[in-house]
Order: sequence, then C-alpha cells, then structure tokens
Amino acid sequence: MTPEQIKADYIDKIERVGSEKELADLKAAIFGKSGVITELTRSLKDLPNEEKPAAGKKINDLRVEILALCDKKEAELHRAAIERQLNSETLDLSIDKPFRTVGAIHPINQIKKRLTDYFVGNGYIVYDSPEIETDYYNFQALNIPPDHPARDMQDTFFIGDGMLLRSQTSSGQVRLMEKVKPPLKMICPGRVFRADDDSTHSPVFHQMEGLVVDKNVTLCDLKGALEGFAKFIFGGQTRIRFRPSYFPFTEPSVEVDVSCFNCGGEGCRVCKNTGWIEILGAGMVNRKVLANCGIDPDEYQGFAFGLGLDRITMILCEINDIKLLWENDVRFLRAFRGQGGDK
Ligand code: FA5
Repeated sequence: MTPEQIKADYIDKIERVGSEKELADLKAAIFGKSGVITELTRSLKDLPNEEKPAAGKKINDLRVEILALCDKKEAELHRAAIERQLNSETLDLSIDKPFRTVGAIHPINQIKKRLTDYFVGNGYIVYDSPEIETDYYNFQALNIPPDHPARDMQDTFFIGDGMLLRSQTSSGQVRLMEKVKPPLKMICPGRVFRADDDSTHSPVFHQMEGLVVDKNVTLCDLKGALEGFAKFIFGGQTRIRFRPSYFPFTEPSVEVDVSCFNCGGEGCRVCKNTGWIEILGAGMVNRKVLANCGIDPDEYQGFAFGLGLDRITMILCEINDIKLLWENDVRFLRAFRGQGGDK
C-alpha cells in the first residue's frame, strides 16, 4: 500500500473505532510486526538511493500523524469508559443497611456524665485530682493519722515512698481547699483503688466526691442538695433518709439511703425487701480538715459527700455482679446503651 492509500483507509478506520480493544487491534495492524507502516518502511530498501530520503520522510510523517490520531482516540475512549462506569455505579445513600456497631458508651460513663451535668447545672465546678496520691492527701489531711484505726476501713494499695493509689476521691477535697478559698462548690469524679474483690466490690471503681464550703452551711443544706440529686437520678418520687455513721473527715457523718425507685418503698428484689437503697456516705466537713487546709472553721462550714458510681450504675441497670462492668464485653455495653442515664 502507498502512504496515500494507508492514510485514506486507516484514518477513517481509527475514527470509527468503538472500544479500546478495537483500537489496540488496529494499532497492531498498522505498527505491528507485519503492520502496514512496518511493511512500507521495510520496502524502502528496494527504492533507488536518491528516492529514499523523500520516501522515508513521507512514511515518517504518516507514522507521526497516525500515532497522534490513535492517542487522541485512545483518550476519548478512556474518558467515555470512565463516564460509563460512573453512571452505572451510582451511590444510593437511602439504602437502610445495618451499620457495624463498635460498642456503646459504658454505663458508668453515662451515669458519670448525667451526674456531672446535674451538679454543674447547680453551680459546682468539676475538679480532677490525681489517682497516684501521697499518704498526706489520702489520709493525714483528712484527719486519718498514721496510727488511726480508721485506716483499717480501707485496704489501700501502697506503692512505696509514702505514695499510694488513692482509696477515695476525698483527697480531692484537700487539694482543692488548699488552692481555692471559700465559697466553693465542687465535684471530683474519678477512679479509686482498694484491695477489695467480690461481687459488689472491685479493686478499681469510681467515686464522685462533692464538697460545698461557705458561711452558715448546715446539715439541712446537705440534705437539700442530696434530695435534689436523688430525685434527679432516681425519679421525682424519691425520698432520702440519713443514718448516723462515722468518717474521720466529717462530723457528724451519715450514710444516705434513697427510697427504692423500683417499688417506691414497698419492698422488692432491687431493695432486698427493705424499701431503701444505700447510695453514699456524707457529712459536715470536720473542723480539723478545714483547719488543715488553712480555712477558719469558726468562719466557714462545709458539707461533703462521696458516692460510688459503680454502685449507682449497678442499681440503675439492675445487675448484681460488679464484674460485668469491667469485662469489656461489647454485648453488655450494647444491652445498656442509653439506659444507664435514662432511668
Ligand atoms: C468513702 O469512700 C468516703 N470517702 C465517702 C465520703 C465522702 C464520706 C465525703 C463523707 C464525706 P465509703 O468507703 O463508704 O466512703 O465508699 C463510698 C462508696 O464507694 C460506697 O458507698 C460504695 O458505693 C463505693 N465503694 C466502696 N468500696 C467499693 C468497691 N471496692 N467497689 C465498688 N464500689 C465501692
């Protein structure tokens, strides 16, 4: 074939090609081992020498022209293929398919958040106190001297050099009162540690401390504050009662019970037929603790309370083994999704 014939024939064929595969076949027929342009180049050797340069140039111009056409066609076909694919792969955002769930907020954290919101709404600040504590803040400043029998009440994890894992968030009371002078209202939520281990006691658990110090604070203020909190978390019908107790850092001290949210006080499985559920320890801040923190106990009084978040969670979720809260079983978390805070 002459260059003119090739041009007339193949330019039209390239224009009409319908797929990338067809184009590849056509390119093989033009530039392949026995392609038309390859054959034409091979035939150069049979021409007289003086004709060779002009004929060679002609073939080369043809090769460049056809290659450019092939490239252009290839780009067009590629774009069309992508467009076809995009049109056939539309994303339907309305499909109602179950998502793979990875877990849920832990019930203790749900309760902690609800209570924190409640107290913050009532003017309390949230204070974060260290988990690794000194003997002074965990015991001595709270009126629990080294040889005081009250230390037997809490089996503490000592870690040497006068350091320990705090056994109660009450240490936060001292740390705050050293820094901030009254009037003050704070809660201190966090993990605490004790050498305790049975179905209702865990070596690691959560407490939330509450502290209010101001002029003319009385036991009635404590009762009002705790009644509000109990109604918020257990429901509007809830009543509270104080029972005398003993903590070295409060005087007087009380244990606080709430009327059973499940039976309203009639007696049921949840309250072990007593009608009451014990939820926390509290009292008026001991004068010695105020003085230890540089606050004049003749001028200021305070009340404090400490509740076990794990215990409140167990009550609300109606579970009787504290270990369920620590096993990290995602099925357990899902079962109580949104419930810990909703009751
Ligand atoms: C205290 O720890 C006092 N600091 C509370 C306090 C604060 C009293 C301020 C007065 C003023 P108690 O040892 O009773 O008190 O613990 C408080 C709560 O922590 C208990 O009611 C219980 O709900 C929870 N608790 C105690 N030990 C464990 C444990 N091993 N596992 C889970 N919860 C526990």
